[in-house]
Amino acid sequence: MIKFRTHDALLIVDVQKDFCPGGALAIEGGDTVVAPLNQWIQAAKDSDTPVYLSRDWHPREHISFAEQGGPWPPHCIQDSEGARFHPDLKVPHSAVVITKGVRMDMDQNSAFEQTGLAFHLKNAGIRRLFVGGLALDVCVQATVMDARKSGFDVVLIDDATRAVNPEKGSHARDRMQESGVSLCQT
Ligand code: VGL
Ligand code: ZN
Repeated sequence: MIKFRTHDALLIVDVQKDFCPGGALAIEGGDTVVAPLNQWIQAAKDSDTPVYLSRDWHPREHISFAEQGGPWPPHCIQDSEGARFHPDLKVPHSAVVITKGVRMDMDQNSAFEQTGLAFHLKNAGIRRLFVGGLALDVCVQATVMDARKSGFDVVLIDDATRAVNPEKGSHARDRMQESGVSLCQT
């Protein structure tokens, strides 16, 4: 595992029950990201590295749901059981939660999209982000690409992410690397 240094942060994307086996939009092996991410959370605690968690947090009948013409089954409905973080994820009390997907008129795949996250991270002096979570080909990709556009260095924790569609996942990984993202393993 790479050691954290000052100006680093850990960003965990959408590790919620609905994206894990048994959930409304289950990703194969989605729950396998929890164990490595807990190791990163511990390392972050040990080095006073800030931890951020995004969550998908949709209103009922969100525009991204199939009945509304969107691509997804209903998932991560605000305050529902499925919207909770995976119960085994050791969310630190000091973690900052970024809520997205709340807009009625559009989806927000990126944790940076209209959340003020880039503004916050810059004010906090963060320069490099370690990113893991779900899903590699959807919200992780969108988040990582936005992070690059905002000027952050990004390290993708490759064993702590899974794709909805594995083929799209490897394509997403390629796009990220082309944009200057490096990969690491836990
Ligand atoms: C996500 C599909 C729909 C994700 C969110 O977090 O990757 N995927 N909404
Ligand atoms: Zn969603």
